[in-house]
Amino acid sequence: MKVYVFKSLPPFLWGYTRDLRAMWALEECGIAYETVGLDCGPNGLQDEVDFGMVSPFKQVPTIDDDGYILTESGAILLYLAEKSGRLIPY
Ligand SMILES: N[C@@H](CCC(=O)N[C@@H](CS)C(=O)NCC(=O)O)C(=O)O
Repeated sequence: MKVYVFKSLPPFLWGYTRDLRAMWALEECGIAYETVGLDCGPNGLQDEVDFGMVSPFKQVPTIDDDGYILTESGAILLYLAEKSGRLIPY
C-alpha cells in the first residue's frame, strides 16, 4: 500500500497534519506500506509527482491500495480498519 504524505514541513506544523492519521492507522492495523513524500511549500502542497492525477484536491493523506485510491482521512481510517479487522468492533 502506498500512502502520500508530507516529506517536509515547517516546524509549527509538526504533529498537526492529517497524513499522520493514515500512518498511525497503518501501523496500528499492521498493514505494510510505503510512503510517497511531497513537499509543503509556502502556497501549499507542491505537485512534484503529478499528484493531481491521484488526489483531485491535491491533499494528503491519500492512499493507493493496489490501484484502489482513497482520499479523506476519515474514509481512509474506516477503510484500513475494515480491511484489517482492527480498531473498530464488529
Ligand atoms: N478533509 C481532508 C483534509 C485534508 C487536508 O486538509 N490536508 C492538508 C494537510 S493536513 C493538505 O494536504 N494541505 C495541502 C494543500 O491543501 O495544499 C482530510 O481529512 O483528509
